[in-house]
Amino acid sequence: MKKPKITVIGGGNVGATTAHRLAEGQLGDVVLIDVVEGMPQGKALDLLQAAPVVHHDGLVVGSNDYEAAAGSDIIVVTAGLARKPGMSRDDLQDANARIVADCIRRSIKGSRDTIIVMVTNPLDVMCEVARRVSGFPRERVVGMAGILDTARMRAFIAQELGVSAESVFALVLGGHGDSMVPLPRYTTVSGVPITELLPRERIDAIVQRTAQGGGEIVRLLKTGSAYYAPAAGVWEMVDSIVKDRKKILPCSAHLEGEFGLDDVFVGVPCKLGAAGMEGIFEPKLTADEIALLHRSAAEVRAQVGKLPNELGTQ
Ligand code: TXD
Repeated sequence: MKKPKITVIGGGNVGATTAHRLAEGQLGDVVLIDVVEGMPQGKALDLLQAAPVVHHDGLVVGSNDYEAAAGSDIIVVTAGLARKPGMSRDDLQDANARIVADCIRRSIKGSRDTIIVMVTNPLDVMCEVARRVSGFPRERVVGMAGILDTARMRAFIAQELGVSAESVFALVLGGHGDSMVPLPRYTTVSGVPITELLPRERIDAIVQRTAQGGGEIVRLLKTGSAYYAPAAGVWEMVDSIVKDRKKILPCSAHLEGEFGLDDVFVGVPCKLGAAGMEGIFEPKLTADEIALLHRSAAEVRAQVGKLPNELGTQ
């Protein structure tokens, strides 16, 4: 059987760490693409030379040329500018929309059936850019953010309760970051809702820290933003697609009527399998939760409305 081919566009912190995880996780052959001359080639060579020691046998190729990406089963887009301290996600939108549009146009030429996993911020808006530029059905354009937000929340809850993070399940909907919609009712420790395990004010504090989780790391790092946990999030999505695991993961998906929302990307529980985003799970929400989700979607929609003209129409 043919080994999956996974292209990661953008060989910066998130892209290179993702390539690292994908290669060592034996998920397939990995192609790393960046505009910086020599950088993706150098990082790919370095990753390849780890193979004999850490026992993986996939190819890792670096290139500045999209020909290397031809025939990709999955294309992960991390290219763009990273958030600097004091800079909001939205400041990045214009520049990153142009970068993402260019990367998608070039990369899908040789990979018409590929599944696009978006990572570049502002995430939900960049998913819409990828959908418009590619013309792909919604199954094949999906964004990584919810896994990161829930992973952060799970890690904080685990720390607070002194239990393994693996026993903590969390559900977060909505836009990435500040406008996320956490659902403590559906957040459990081995099936027990955290609302029964933690006082309200502790849950609120954890939720707030999660929503600002990216900013906390940006302030500490001073240059650049988080990349280990984001790369882990991409790995989990690619793993579920490549192995057709059909995991239910919080991802940014194009809604077509779900939760009373239409034609907008927002974070929802998605089934990821060989066909990509194979379906959306719709947990029962309270009126308040629905209102928060709609507000989050309205923010994404407003941002989509600010896209440069050439990307403004389908
Ligand atoms: O949850 C999430 N979705 C996110 C998203 C979590 C973490 C980071 N998130 C966003 O991913 C972040 O706000 C950025 O928009 C991207 C990439 O973050 P990263 O930390 O990897 O940024 P770097 O290290 O600056 O890397 C970006 C790379 C860099 O090497 C550039 O040379 C390259 O992108 N780049 C390009 N590659 C190919 N083609 C073009 N046009 C291009 N422009 C820049």
